[in-house]
This record gives sequence, structure tokens and C-alpha cells, in this order.
Amino acid sequence: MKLYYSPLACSLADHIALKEAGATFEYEAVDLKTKLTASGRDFTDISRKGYVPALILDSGEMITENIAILDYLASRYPHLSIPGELGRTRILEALTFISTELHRNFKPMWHAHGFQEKARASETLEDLFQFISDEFKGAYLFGDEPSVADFYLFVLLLWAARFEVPVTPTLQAMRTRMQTRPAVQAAMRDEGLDVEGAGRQGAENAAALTS
Ligand SMILES: N[C@@H](CCC(=O)N[C@@H](CS)C(=O)NCC(=O)O)C(=O)O
Repeated sequence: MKLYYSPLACSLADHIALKEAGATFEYEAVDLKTKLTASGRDFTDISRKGYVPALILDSGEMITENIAILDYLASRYPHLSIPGELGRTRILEALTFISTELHRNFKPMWHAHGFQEKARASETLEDLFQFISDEFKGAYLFGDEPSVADFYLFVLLLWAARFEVPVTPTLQAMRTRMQTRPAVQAAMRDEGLDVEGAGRQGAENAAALTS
């Protein structure tokens, strides 16, 4: 497998999932402004969508869209999912909330919008983070082990730190807990991120992240 990513982008969730799975994979950075890969290829020749994440399977097939990639990884590596008849559905429910509510509402934060628009987005995000915090069933969303949904949520918690969006003590504790996991530290190091200061990083990448 090969993951196309950009440092501190939402693709970090997939990178963490692959590390947590113990999967064998390659990874290559994409400059989201120029759309060039680290090896100099035009990324839009690889994925017409032009955004990360994109996962190339060993068969050569490509999966795009974070929800689909994380769902694929959770199906292939069941310890990244949760058990039970509704397990996959609950994961998809959480991933969809994280993608279409939380992630989408970060858009004004990444772009050069005015102060008021950012303040409004921050308030919306604070409410959305409060909601997901109330859903926690343990140290992580579904109990005491993290799932793919926690990896995606973690990335958005790094963004929250970067943009000073207030989050609950439950979420602050989860972010800190995630940062102690060897797989998380390894994925962040691969992306050139400082594990402690990642929320403050990515300035040069920020303008290109359409989130
Ligand atoms: N619908 C896509 C959106 C992914 C997305 O927003 N990726 C951002 C990074 S977090 C990106 O690559 N933006 C650059 C661009 O759209 O040109 C998904 O859910 O995977």
C-alpha cells in the first residue's frame, strides 16, 4: 500500500491507522499548493481530486476520501474497529460526524477569512467538540482502546490546539493520551511533525489545506 499525505492534514489519521495496524506501506508527501508529490510527479495525474488522503492498494486500485479509507482499514484490521452487530455502523456514524461536521467547520480557520468569521467558526466547533466529548464511553470514543474514528478526531484536536479552539478536559486528555502512543509518534515523526508542538505547526501548509 502507499499513502499520499500532507503533513498535519487529515491524511495523518490514515497514517496513524496504518501504523497502529502494523501494516507495511509506503508514504509520499504532496505539496497541496503546487500539487506536486515529493518525487516531483503531478499529483492530479495520480488522483484527479487533487487532495489527500489517497491510498493505493497493492492491487493498484486507489481509495480516496478519508471515511472510505478509514473504513477500509478498520475492516482489514479489525482491532481498529469496534465489535458488535452495529460496530461498523457506529464507526461510520462517528467518522461521518467528524468529517462532515467538525472537519468541514475548520475551513474558515485554515483560510484567510476575517476575524468574525473565524470567531463564528470557533464557536460552532466548540459546540461540535462538546457533543463528541459527551459521547465518550471511556478513554476513547468507544471505550478504552482507540478506533479509526479516534485517529481522525485526534487530528482535528491538533487543529483545535493550533487555532486555539477550546475543547473539553475529556478531549484534552484524549489528545495527550494519543500523543503517548508509539504509532502516533511514529506517524508524526514520518510527517516531520513535532509530537508536542504539532498543533502549532503546519503554517506553510495551512494556506493550501482546504479542509
Ligand atoms: N473529501 C475529502 C477532503 C479531504 C481534504 O479536505 N483534504 C485536504 C487536506 S485536510 C486537502 O488535500 N486539501 C487540498 C485541496 O483540496 O486542494 C476527504 O474527506 O477525504
